[in-house]
Amino acid sequence: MGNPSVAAPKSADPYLAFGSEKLLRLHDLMVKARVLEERLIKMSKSGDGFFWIGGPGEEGFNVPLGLQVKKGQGVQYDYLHLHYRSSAIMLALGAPVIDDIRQMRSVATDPYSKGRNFVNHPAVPDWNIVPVSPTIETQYSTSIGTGIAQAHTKTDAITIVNGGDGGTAEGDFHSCLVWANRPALPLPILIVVVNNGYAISTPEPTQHGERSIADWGKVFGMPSATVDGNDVVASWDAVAKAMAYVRKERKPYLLEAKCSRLYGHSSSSGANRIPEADCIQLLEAKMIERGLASKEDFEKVWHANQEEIDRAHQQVKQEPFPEPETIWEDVYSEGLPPSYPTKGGS
Ligand SMILES: Cc1ncc(C[n+]2csc(CCOP(=O)(O)OP(=O)(O)O)c2C)c(N)n1
Repeated sequence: MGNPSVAAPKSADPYLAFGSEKLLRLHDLMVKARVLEERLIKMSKSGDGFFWIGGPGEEGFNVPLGLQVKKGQGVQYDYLHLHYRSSAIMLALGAPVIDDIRQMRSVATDPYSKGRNFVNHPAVPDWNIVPVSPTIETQYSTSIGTGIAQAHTKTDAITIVNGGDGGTAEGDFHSCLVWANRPALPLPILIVVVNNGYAISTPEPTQHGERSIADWGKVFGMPSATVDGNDVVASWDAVAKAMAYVRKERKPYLLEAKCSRLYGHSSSSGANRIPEADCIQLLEAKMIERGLASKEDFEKVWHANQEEIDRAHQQVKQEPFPEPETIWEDVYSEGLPPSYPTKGGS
């Protein structure tokens, strides 16, 4: 037992070391993501959208990840191969809440898919957000491509891929591990798996013989870690460490984040609140305990985000649905861009 009269040094407490300003920024984004997802769920239940799937419960891991991305277009910036629970990453990158609401309502103003894809399936060329696919785990295969491009470029930019635990049983995940670890050309990929313990209704322990998903790193001698994704400061540090390694060494890193799935799988399973650990409640309790913020401070944050999302929702309700004659637009290429090389190569 330590001597209780001797105060622990400030830096020994990771939350105090992090500081209230940075924590409040994380908290605001986490609340924004939660309020947005809860609005999307309500929309799906009230006929103001067709289907919901999203990431409530993952904010504590996804916000720190999004804030540490080197954002931009092209090979000198990070590429993101995300999945359908990545809304908090998008908001941390600066995506406006209204665009997710537009995709939920399938309106023509949805900038990601012009109202044609499921909600939480963004695609943003300006930020290297590769189109999210509803087929699970295929993003691990596409990440190999941008990983190869960045392995051939002098840059500190990296490829980041994330997906679920269930999907790691599929070949795409293993293709990514094999390609990323080829001695001839290691790839600068941060391979993230968010482990929420389920694939729809199938519990992880009934399907995975490996003791932990992060253990796949051992097979390749690749650094790997498991982090409590409900702990926002631990997540920040784990992402910072993993990114620093990939940026510098130009080799892959496997990071598993254990997160809650607070509203079940999707609207198909009811999207009702589930009594699992809530990363926002945990953060608020830790900050209050340490005198870093008050209950009233948090109430203001929740209120301001509710108002922002209300306004955005009201606006989207005024926006048009796609015209039927646009159905074939963007299905096939309209031709090659002028920059495409037509001579040389194969
Ligand atoms: C290739 C493919 N197979 C099956 C499905 C149906 N499906 C949708 S989500 C899902 C479960 C995914 O579980 P996990 O990878 O753990 O991610 P989570 O949804 O828990 O985040 C399945 C099987 C699909 N979309 N794509």
